[in-house]
Amino acid sequence: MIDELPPGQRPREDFPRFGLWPYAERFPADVTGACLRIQGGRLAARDLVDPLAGLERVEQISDFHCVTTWSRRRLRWSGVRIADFYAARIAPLLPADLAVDKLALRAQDGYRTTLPLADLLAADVLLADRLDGEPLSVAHGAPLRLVAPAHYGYKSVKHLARIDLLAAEARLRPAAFAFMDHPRARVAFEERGCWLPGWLLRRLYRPLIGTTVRRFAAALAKRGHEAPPRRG
Ligand SMILES: Nc1nc2c(c(=O)[nH]1)N[C@H]1C(S)=C(S)[C@@H](COP(=O)(O)O)O[C@H]1N2
Ligand SMILES: [Mo]
Repeated sequence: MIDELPPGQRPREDFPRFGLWPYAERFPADVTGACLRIQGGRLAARDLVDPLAGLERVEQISDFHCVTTWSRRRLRWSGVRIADFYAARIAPLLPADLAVDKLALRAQDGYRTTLPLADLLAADVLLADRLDGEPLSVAHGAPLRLVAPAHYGYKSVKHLARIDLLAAEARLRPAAFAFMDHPRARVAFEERGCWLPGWLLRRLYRPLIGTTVRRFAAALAKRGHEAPPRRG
């Protein structure tokens, strides 16, 4: 049926700041100038200042599905397809014999996860710097975040700071408990986590939504009161 949500998801009218509890109180140090570090696979680390500069910009309307079962429909993101970014800014740096299997996406707040390169190269995966026509807010990932609509929200890393190129056998210590970080986390297949079935994780996660939303909102409000005036 048209407009049906993926299995186990329920619509939400607002778009709350959300995440793992330890990250509620952590904020990015730099929310204005995006700088992205690329490293791994025998590549010396390099910092790309203004990483989207010169690349084709796209706008996309997509739904956002959190693993805890809330979905927010029709968000209007804009940025650059990570496929275009990878082809223009990463592929040319790579030695011919280097096999990149997945990328680790790391945030300014310490959050991190991985996705297979093949999933990241899909046409709807963006490095986004704008939401609904405005620069990303701190709540939603300033200055730069991933948007991967076919995957649960925990793959859409906010405050993106670093990308590591990983071989197939490489492992990253996940930000959450290991069972919570499925390597692909595809919404359509209800890959909510590892080892435990999707229907069980729905029931475990759903009761946590309200508390999490309140916690993240309160931490943001507190920071708003304490943050020094930003220089222009
Ligand atoms: N840096 C960072 N990225 C993150 C998280 C986080 O805590 N820190 N939480 C993830 C989770 S679980 C979700 S559902 C989405 C929430 O995005 P939002 O806060 O813009 O709604 O961000 C994801 N990316
Ligand atoms: Mo989430």
